[in-house]
Amino acid sequence: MSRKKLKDKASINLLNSIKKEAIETVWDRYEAQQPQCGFGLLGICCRMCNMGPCRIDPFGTGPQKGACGATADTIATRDMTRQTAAGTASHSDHARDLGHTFIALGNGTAQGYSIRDPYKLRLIANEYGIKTEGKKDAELALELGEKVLKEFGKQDDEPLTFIKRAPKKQQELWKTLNIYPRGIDREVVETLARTHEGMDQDYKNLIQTTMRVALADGWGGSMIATELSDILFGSPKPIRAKANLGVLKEDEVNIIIHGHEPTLSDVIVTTSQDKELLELAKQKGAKGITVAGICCTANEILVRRGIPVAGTFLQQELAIMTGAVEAIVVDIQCISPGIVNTASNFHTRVITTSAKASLPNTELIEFSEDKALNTAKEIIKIAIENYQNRKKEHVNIPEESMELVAGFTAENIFYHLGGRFRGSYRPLNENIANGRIRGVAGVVGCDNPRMGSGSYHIELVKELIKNDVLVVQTGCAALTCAKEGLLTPEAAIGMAGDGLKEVCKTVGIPPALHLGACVDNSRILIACTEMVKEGGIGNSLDELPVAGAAIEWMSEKAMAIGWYFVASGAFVLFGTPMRVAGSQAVFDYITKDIENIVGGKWAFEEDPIKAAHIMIDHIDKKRKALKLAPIMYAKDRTETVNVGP
Ligand code: BF8
Repeated sequence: MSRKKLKDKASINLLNSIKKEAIETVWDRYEAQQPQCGFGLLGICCRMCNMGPCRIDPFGTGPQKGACGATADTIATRDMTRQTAAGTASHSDHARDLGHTFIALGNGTAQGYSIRDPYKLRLIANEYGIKTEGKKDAELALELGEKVLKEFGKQDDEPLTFIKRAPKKQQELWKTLNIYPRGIDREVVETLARTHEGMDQDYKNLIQTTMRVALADGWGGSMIATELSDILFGSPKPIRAKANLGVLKEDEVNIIIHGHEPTLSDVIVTTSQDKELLELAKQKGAKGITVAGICCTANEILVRRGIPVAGTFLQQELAIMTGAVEAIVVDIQCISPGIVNTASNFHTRVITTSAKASLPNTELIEFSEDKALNTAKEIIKIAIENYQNRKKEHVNIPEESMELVAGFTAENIFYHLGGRFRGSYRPLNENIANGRIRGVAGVVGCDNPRMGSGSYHIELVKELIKNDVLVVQTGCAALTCAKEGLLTPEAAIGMAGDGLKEVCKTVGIPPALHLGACVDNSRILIACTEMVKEGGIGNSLDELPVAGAAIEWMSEKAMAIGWYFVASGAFVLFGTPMRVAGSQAVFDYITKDIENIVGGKWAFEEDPIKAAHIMIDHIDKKRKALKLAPIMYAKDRTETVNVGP
């Protein structure tokens, strides 16, 4: 059933051809789980202490309290708060690793790295209060790495460095509401402590904690990860590339790099062009070496180096099923344990590289900065040697791959929207104010078999751009839309509304802009802040005509992202609710009341067309409050959904 919503041709064809061999996939395992636990879905099952597990009767006839006395309000919120902390921890741990890489680079112990954006190194060093004059890159990298690591363990109440980037109103509000994030680790630890059995039972107080720990991600961990990656691997610039399983090559050694951290994947990309290794590949009968990415690793090396994308989260098993992958190299996050079973049916070697994300029955080649080049060489050699084990009769690479343009950032949108002589956010703000562009929507996050297996992102984005909403994207949502051709300038001509089309044609940009990996949602925060600074379309983040969606969200990281946007004043839509629907009070609080507190709020809608119009109605509500001009090329919208005054 869940496969029916999958619209990606490459994936469908591959799945159909493989069916007879009965290799299970994520869709099969998802179906086997049906019906899923109703208590779990509503968030009213508590496993926090050993008097339980306890559950609340959603029909009101059975128990309304756990053994300790916890109500549905407490139980549902406490889980959501903890999940948000896990999301923050994941992005922030990634950022911490980059801090260590900076220190290794500064100490001269990192192998295969250099500072690719020295200009940004100096900018960020200045922001951290480091004197840059007369200092070499390595020296600055060391100082910056040390300063950044202090952000994690900070014990005083001084704000995180990048928090000071936020508009004044948000900063003041966060102080007043006591959700100003302090040390990143401190927020995660305190969240775990506050949600222990017998601690915070007040759902409103728990939601305050949720927002504080999420803000430590958006304006802390994720933003640090983005900035350090730009410095180390180069700030992205618009770049053409290709996406989908068709990027794999029948006559080359194919290596999939999958996960999130660019530290190893970047070195693998460079090393794959090593003459000696290319020669070895030829000796083994291959014409070359193809490296392709999956998930956010794909995004990291796509936006900076134009490396092809093999697929999204849901395509990790499918990539192996092409029978043409010599090695799948994984680091952290979004690694499906299912790939081990899939690989056991083929010659593919599964290589883990982080002790933090170990998979049973796979080989670990642990990565560290001081031997990055050697590790990359070792891994590529394994893949080359494995080429001879590929079975011709297993090879089934789908034809589909699509052109895309990626590599937009909060900084280079200045250039693209303003052109060479008008490099500022003025043209964007002006076009929003005059109604040519209705507003901006972030469409981000995972693809999920419980939802549209990616198809909901596509329908949502098509409906938004048709209604003159400029879309910005990250994560698997960006990759999904890339496969559909939505990330090309040509998409604007065929699919965008007349106003958005005019802007895209003039500037030569796609109607959906790829801003990078999931940590790069921080770029959207910065872009929104720049829109506020430029003026004319709102004096704070909550006044802007913008909205965000992760309609097929799946991971705890998505919850952290959603919450830091809501706490920053944005309207955020998820397809299915976070597991709080078992408490009407909590549900109402996060979808209604909270807007009066932080300016942002949640909405939940699974139908992508309805979801688009809920977002559009929110954008229109903000336009009305700002008294902006009517939409220049307005058309009747049949799908309007009332989202308030
Ligand atoms: O961090 S979008 S499936 S890959 S969690 Fe994972 Fe979701 Fe993809 Fe990137 Ni983000």
